[in-house]
Parts: sequence; C-alpha cells; structure tokens
Amino acid sequence: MNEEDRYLFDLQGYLTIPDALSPTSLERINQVVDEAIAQETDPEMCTHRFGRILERDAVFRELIDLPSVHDVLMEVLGSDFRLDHTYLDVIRSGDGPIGTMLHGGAVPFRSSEYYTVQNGQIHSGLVAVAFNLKDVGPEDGGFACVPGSHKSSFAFPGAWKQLADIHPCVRRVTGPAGTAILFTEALVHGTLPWRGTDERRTVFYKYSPAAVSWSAEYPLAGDYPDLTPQQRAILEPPNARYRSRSTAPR
Ligand SMILES: O=C(O)CCC(=O)C(=O)O
Repeated sequence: MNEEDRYLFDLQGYLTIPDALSPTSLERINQVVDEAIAQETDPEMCTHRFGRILERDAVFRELIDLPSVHDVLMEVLGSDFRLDHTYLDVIRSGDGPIGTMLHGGAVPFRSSEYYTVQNGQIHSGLVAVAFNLKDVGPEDGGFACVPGSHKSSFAFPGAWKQLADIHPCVRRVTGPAGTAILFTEALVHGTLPWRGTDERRTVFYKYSPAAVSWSAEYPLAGDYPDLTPQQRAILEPPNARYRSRSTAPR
C-alpha cells in the first residue's frame, strides 16, 4: 500500500482500485453471473442476492487472494487476514436486497467492525472489497458512503439515513467495471437506488483480522480442494494463529 492510498483510506474510510479485475476475469465472471440469473426461479426479478459464491464457480475462488488488493488488506487487517464471507448482488432497477438505509458507523463501538489507528498502524475489524462487474456512472446509484464517518465520535443522525433522500454529506462512489472499492465496515455506507441503464452487478468479499469473525457461516477450506496454500491460509477459521494449532483444512 503506497503512502497516498494509506492516507486516503485513513481519511475517507475507503479506497478505489481501478482495474483490480482484468478484462478476461470480468468476462468470465459475468458469464457465470448470467448463468446464475438464468437459473433463478424468476430471472426477471429486479434484485437478486447470491450468497456463498465460492461454491458457485472456480472463478470466484480465484478472487480470494487477488494481487491487486492483497497489499491493502495486509496493511489494514494484518498479514494473516482471513476471508469472512462473500456474496453477489444483481440489481436491475430500484432498491437493492438490503434497501436504501445507511448503516455502519464508528458509534456504537462494535468488536467485529471497528476502525482505529495506533502508532501509525491501521486496525480494522471488517473490510469489504466490492468489485464492480459493470460500469457505475455518476447518476447510476450503487455504493454510497459518508467519507470520514468511520472516525466520528458521534452516532450518525437517524434523520439522514434514508438514501432515497440523499443528504449532502453522502458521497456516491463510482467507477468502471473492474474497479474494486475497499471500505471499512465502520464507515457509514449503504446502497443508493439503482437508476443505471444496465444492471448493477457487484461481488463482495469481506475480510477480517485472523482472530475476528463477523459471519457465523464463514467458508471452510476443506470444502474447496482446488485452493492454493495461500488461499487455504486465508480460509483458516478465526483463531489467534498460534504455532501449535492444526492447520489441516476443515
Ligand atoms: O455497495 C453496496 O450495495 C453497499 C454494501 C453494504 O451496505 C455493505 O457491505 O454492508
């Protein structure tokens, strides 16, 4: 992570990485997404959420440890960070699967989603990597946040939480297909209603420090025999990584 990115991540609570996904990966992932939507009972529905996406296709397992985001995760979560959960959202128009309320924030303190800096070192409880699978333009909607709110000492005002009526302190975060948005879940953030002409397609990979878990259903390396040793290490269940532990895949 370079000096500029460190500064921006700390200042804003998020960072965008252009071209985090190669055109070849993007094309393959979008093909798999097309197939997943076609298999749904109602493919014409306005919004779909697919959980546990590592099970769907090897292309999603390849994103577990992507060189373009690895350095940032190491720095903000520790070198032994782990993957906590994954999902894919497809929104054709309007509200997404979780609605349009801003959530997260530094207050009250949450042991799984904190953000702090001590002695020049960033520490965070849960960091999301959201990959745009399609372009997101300035008026389209999608991810929005309140930059800096991950360090606020006060709770975010309830009256400003509804994104259908956007407050001026909220920023729309845009970017072409292939862009990754990395954000701490301590940031106040949410999903703007989708107004784009094409679908919004976003895959989320959420990572935690070695001993921390947000999800009760984190992925287990034993379910995926094709993982590299490094990917297996990232799927190790939450623990303090003490030397005498068993690292046999579960
Ligand atoms: O990009 C989005 O839709 C927001 C995601 C979100 O709210 C979350 O990750 O908690």
